[in-house]
Amino acid sequence: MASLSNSTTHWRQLDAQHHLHPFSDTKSLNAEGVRVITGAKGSYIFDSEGNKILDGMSGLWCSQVGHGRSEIVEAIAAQLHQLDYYNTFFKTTHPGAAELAAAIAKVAPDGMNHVFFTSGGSEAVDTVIRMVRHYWDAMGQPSKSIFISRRNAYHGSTVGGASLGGMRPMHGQGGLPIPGIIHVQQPYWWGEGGEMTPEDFGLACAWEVARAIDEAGPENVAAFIGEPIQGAGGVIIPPANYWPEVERICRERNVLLVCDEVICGFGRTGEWFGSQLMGVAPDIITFAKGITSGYFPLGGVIVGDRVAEGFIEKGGEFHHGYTYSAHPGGCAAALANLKIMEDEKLVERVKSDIGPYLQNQWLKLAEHPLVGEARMVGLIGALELTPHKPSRARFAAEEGTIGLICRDISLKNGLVMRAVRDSMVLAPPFTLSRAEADELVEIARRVLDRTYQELNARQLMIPVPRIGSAARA
Ligand code: PXG
Repeated sequence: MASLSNSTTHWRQLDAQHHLHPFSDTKSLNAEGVRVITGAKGSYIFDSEGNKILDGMSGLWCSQVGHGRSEIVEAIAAQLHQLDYYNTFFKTTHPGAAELAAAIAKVAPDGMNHVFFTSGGSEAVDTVIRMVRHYWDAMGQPSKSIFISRRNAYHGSTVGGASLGGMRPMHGQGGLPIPGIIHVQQPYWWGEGGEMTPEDFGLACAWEVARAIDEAGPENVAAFIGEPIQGAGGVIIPPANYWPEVERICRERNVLLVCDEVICGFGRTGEWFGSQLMGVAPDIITFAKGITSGYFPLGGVIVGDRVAEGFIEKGGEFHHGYTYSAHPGGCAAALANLKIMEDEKLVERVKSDIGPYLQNQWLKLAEHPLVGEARMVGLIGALELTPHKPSRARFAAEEGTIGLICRDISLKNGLVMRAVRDSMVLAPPFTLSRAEADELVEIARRVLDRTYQELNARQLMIPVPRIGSAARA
């Protein structure tokens, strides 16, 4: 970007002087200059330099119905004209809150009929920590307070969410994690499965959950929490036997099962909830993002009947809530968003139309010399980049270097893909057309070619064996 428009320069200056960005190194960001996004329509975003970019990440895993849907915008405006804000704390509700709770219960898995609202996913996860501990307390088992989570899980950025998550860089800042959390092996076969078959590895990972519960004592363990498919961790789709075995282990030990569906929920996997695809019935589900397609911040917790009954009958007052719990604007956005999803049968479309159509082409990218594995279910996928396919080797360069090179090339070529370590992840809107899917894969292939050329030119195609898979190198 040699010559920038005056307005881009202006916004960059203001941004550099005053705006601290999430998950960013402000110093290097300011030196490089941010991209200014000024508009979005359908599957595309537009920047201040006039570039049109295919939004392969649905904003940030949230734009199920695509950008610029006036039905949602108008529903929010109408709601705010009618009732801009009122709380749901002191014996009050509003029509949108009641109607949305019912609408969510309708699409939620069987036996899940109550909803607690938050402003986003992190608050939903924090709500789970307090709600589950309070539930066990109310049930006369106050010692049940430990949470089992996984390494490389992402459960948000609040103190509770970041602690439950298993991101090492996050734990390295701000004195985390809080006590009472045990992190176990993630079911990431490609990166950590070594010589095992995916099936053996799936079981081994599930049995780590059992071991952790048994070591802590089931009488001290409140819940297991996991994303059906890890999103921010790199679209990790566990072996098919993993989740059913985790569920069996939890049931046997009277440990609650919590599925964090902030990314998987509301159709991303081709089912309304990712836990349904994995064949498990959680006690509690967290959601955010896709519930409003990102048009308004809203999240929450769906509570299964067993927990709801104990919580309601024996819990008394729950000393917990947010000013924006069930914000009228968010409820209106969610109701309009759900209506579009139902009218246009978008979850079905992900399952049996555009999902399989894109998967078919995406999986073929595994033939590219740089791609070790291409995976996708519904409309959530990843490409594992590797310098040596047979051994699933990592790159000798510092982890993440290659991913960022590929991501930058992707943006220059008009496609948003997000880099996680040295893999590329993708989660396009459910309204993606077949022509846009063709375009997406065509760009992705070009991006891989250019990345491959650049890595060769810079002598970065140097393999290093992964721990646990050395024998295959
Ligand atoms: N749980 C899961 C599974 C998530 O993916 C959260 C909780 C937190 O939600 P809020 O609304 O508080 O952000 C998330 C959010 C990324 C990325 O880079 C992913 C998320 C958020 C920010 C960045 O992939 N997921």
